[in-house]
Amino acid sequence: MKKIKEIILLALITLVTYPLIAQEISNTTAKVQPNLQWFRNAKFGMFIHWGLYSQLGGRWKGINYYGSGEWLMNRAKIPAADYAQLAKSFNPVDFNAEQWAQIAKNAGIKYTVITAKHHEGFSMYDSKVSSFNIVNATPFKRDPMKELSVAFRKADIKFGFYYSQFLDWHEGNGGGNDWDFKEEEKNYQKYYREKAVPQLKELLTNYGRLGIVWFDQPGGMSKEQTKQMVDSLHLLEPGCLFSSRIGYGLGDYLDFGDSEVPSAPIKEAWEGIFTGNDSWGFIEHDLNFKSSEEIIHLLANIASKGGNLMLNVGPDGKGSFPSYQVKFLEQTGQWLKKYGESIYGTTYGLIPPQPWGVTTSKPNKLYLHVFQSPTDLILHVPFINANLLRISLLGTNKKLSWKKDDNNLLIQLPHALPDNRDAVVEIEYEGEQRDFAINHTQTISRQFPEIYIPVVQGDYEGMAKNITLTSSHYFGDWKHDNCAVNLKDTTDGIAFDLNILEPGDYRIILDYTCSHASAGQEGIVEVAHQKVHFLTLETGEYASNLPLMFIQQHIGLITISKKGKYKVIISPANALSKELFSLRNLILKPVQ
Ligand code: FHN
Repeated sequence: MKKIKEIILLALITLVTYPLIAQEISNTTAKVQPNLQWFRNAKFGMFIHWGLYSQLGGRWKGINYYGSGEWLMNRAKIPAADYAQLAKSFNPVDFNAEQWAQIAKNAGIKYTVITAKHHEGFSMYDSKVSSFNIVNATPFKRDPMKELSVAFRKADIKFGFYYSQFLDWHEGNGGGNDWDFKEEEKNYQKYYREKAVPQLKELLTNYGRLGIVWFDQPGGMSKEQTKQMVDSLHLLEPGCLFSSRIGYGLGDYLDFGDSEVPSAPIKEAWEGIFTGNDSWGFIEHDLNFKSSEEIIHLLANIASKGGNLMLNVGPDGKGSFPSYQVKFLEQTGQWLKKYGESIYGTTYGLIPPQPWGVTTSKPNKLYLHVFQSPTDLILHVPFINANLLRISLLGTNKKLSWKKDDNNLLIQLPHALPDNRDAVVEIEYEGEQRDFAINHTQTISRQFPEIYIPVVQGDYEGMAKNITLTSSHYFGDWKHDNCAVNLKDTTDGIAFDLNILEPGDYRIILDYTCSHASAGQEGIVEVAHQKVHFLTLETGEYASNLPLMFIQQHIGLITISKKGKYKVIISPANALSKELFSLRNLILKPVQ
């Protein structure tokens, strides 16, 4: 019970804090950091979580923990005095700063952020402020942050520090440790004054020019106090960017929740942060690493919405990167060597996501990231109004033939694409290409096995609305599902505009989650005067500390006799006492 309470508390901190931060930043127009351009162009960053927890590898007293390994002290309620003993055996003899920088360089990484101090309170650098640091308290005695700052800069990669400004489980006055220290006896101001602020000053003074200080989890300070701290720190290095998790909208760019990508493009500078497996800190028994295909899709998807991907690596206690990560990063780097032009320095895609993939843009250029080839090899690209000059496969110099039908561009693809993960088609044009990024019309083509239409593309009617449901599998491995909710009455609905390219029969599939109370209620999908009725099926209850289960329910067939524009409306069949379900995607599957 106690454990559940803690998990819920952590979930609430994360859930409640981040959306607020995001909202405030989005609305902040007063101050714009002048030094954002490098960050906007960079697109690919490396997050590194490395600390005393790395030597535990997710295991404590014979028990394997799953999920965020850097939270082990908190999860196992290890007394601060016992945890501090871990420093005596922390000796990362395999650590080699040049090698880490080389791995990052080969991966195409442009900036890095490493944990100078995480919630455990241990300083991974030579600190005069706290002797609980890697130089004073471990047999290693070296300052890896100094070595890394030199090596990464030499590799022309911007270097920055993560610093847990509020949570510090080692300190009596720090945030978060309620198993050793009484909450009511804590003096957060004293902790900030005596540890956090002086340490941040050390980091901003002793390690050369920093790209970023990545704050995380604000707390214990008012907006005014936070602003004073930010101003005083910015004086030390005005060009250094501060992440939005400093709180109160005082950051220089926007971070969403962990592993969260916004559903639509964002014009402000932003970053999506993802774990390499299911944990930030090293976990020996977690081999669930993202493949190069997944990393490339994340990169392209995030770039298509105007952001950067900062992908985490959790080195082990000896100082080595997990071998799967080295392999997949290397493969990603090889892809970027060929296709990097379609990622680095781009802005969000002027053409919205299509059944085949996503787009990114540069002046007079569009890049089509083809994740999936159409079976007839004719790539359909809607909304093209510019005057086209040349279309080619990036990295091959191979020109592609094409024709235009109104604003629909049809490109002939070769039988074999040069890369099955993401082959990039480059379009060069003159004149203005209008921005259709948030146009909601969905292209439906029979050339793909299934077409997913996320509910963010819908128009909401009545009381229906769009929300993000955040959940986790283990601990801190957040998943975010954007859903249409609040469909309770026949006047509440979600409508999708479709451009159906070929007539034929289509199966309607609804991808949703549904609680016990909502199950068994009747809904209707209406399209082209055809009504498909369905009953909702129970998938389980929603809780942020549990996996959120979805069902892809096949509800029936429709026939489209002519190609063209159609509207699909999903709504309750009659007035309901509970909402119908939480719908994530409408899926259309062409059937023969
Ligand atoms: O609690 C931390 C977590 O350990 C990790 O550092 C992530 C990275 O964004 N930030 C916090 C949770 O959001």
